Amino acid sequence: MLSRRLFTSRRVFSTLNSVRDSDVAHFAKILSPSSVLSTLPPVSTPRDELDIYNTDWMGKYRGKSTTVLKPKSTQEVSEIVSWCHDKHIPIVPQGGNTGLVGGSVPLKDEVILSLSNMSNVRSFDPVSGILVADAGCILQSLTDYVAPYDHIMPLDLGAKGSCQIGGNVSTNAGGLRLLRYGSLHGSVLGLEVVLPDGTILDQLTSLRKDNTGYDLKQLFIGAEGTLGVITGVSILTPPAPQASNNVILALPTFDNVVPLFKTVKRQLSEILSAFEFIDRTAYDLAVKHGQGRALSDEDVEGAQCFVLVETSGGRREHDEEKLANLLESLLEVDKPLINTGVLAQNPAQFSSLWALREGVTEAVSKEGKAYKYDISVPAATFKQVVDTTREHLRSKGLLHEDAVKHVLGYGHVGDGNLHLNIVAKGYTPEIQAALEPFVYEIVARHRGSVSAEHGIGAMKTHALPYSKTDVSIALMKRIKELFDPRGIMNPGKVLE
Ligand code: FAD
Ligand code: 2HG
Ligand code: ZN
Repeated sequence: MLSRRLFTSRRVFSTLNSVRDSDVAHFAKILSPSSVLSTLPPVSTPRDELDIYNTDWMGKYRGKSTTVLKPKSTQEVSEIVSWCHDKHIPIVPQGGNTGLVGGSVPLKDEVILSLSNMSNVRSFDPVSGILVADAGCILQSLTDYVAPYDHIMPLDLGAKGSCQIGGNVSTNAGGLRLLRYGSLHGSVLGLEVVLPDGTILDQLTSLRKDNTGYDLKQLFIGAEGTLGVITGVSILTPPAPQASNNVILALPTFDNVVPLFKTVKRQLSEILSAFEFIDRTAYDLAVKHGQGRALSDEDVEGAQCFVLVETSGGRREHDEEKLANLLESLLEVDKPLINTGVLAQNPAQFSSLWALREGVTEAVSKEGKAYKYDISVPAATFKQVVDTTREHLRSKGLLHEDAVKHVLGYGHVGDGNLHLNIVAKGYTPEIQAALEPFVYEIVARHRGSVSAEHGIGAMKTHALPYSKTDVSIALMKRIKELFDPRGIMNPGKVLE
């Protein structure tokens, strides 16, 4: 597999060129001095200043780019891309660099095109809730921008303080609100994109309805920078809920998760906004690394896993009553599905309960190096997948402090999306070989997806056939060829 990957990478890069001094001189002419970081003359940025751009969030992928460009306008993006197109220079678009599949850093020495200097809100209509923003706007800053107008962003995720809306759209990020507000394929209304030859495609409409032929913007949602650079996003923001509550439920056994989901959906109906799952290992790691406040010993005793339920509705008393009734009905039966439930009593507790769930990724990164599998499989099989993987690693003699320390599962039950994380002391070929294709074969048996929400990036190009047919992959390759015949946009990502 390794040699096949090396061959693929050589083939993908065989017609592409490295950046030369003359290219940097050109970029220095068309961009302001602070927009060009390069170790090459006439610029002389110290190499270590480029490290953060060359290294992904997990510390798993490292590129060797000599040049990072930080344009301030769509026109500047267009001029950079047009030059790179003419010179056959590959480009990696980069947002907040929080991606978890190695898509946002170079495989070799591609130019990094960072959107971080494009961070203005272009317009917001408080009546329709339509927000038009530069692609480099940080998700949290957009949430803060629309808050005074009583609106929220339709997506939320643990990386909100760093990830950018352009990166979110490019990965078609799912996150914690998908259950309520659906995917970005629904809430993104329009995009402005610089195509691989530098042409600006203006599809930045703010129309709710527009059936004028092929919906081209959909192709860029989840394209991970392989079809063009997104420079502007028009997105529908929902009204802020008037009341939000959350409760964390401790379950004696995983078997209760799916029956619990059915009950919660039926009883909370329109006010249910999240149903998130963490297993006991994930909970313990979150607590160990200071993500949220630990529940009391009594509350966690005998708990095999936890579910965080959030409600968002129009009237506080009504929602609180529904939630209290739910808890009562869950506990006052012969065989309760839960051991206990801890209800947030104030905004600080609300955030703390969320931190236990949102903070797992951060906690895992503090514990060791993570092998991440972001898979769609039936919710009823989540535990079985985690247990089977753990047993498999044990049988290979890899489950010990010097190799794999923990195998854990958490994720979005409502979306059938399990995050299977294997936390190891380091990334090694033995662990990799034990996990793949083992995990992907499980996914394929369930006709699931090898990437539910994080994308393919560099990490899963070889795994695409486990979820997509040959016909689909061939069509994807033809689309790539049509948009980017020179193959300069994020080479080696998504497609081999
Ligand atoms: P980057 O990481 O910079 O880039 C991601 C990909 O998009 C790359 O392929 C890059 O080339 C491309 N790209 C970026 N910007 C552009 C652009 N303007 N035009 C074209 N291509 C572009 N993901 C989820 O789906 N749900 C979650 O709940 C979730 N939680 C997370 C929690 C944490 C703590 C972390 C670290 C990550 C999480 N992620 C989650 C993963 C990640 O996909 C998101 O963080 C986010 O969508 C990536 O945005 P970014 O701006 O950081 O993009
Ligand atoms: C989440 O749901 C994110 O917390 C990250 O998608 C998952 O780190 C992961 O595996
Ligand atoms: Zn997730």
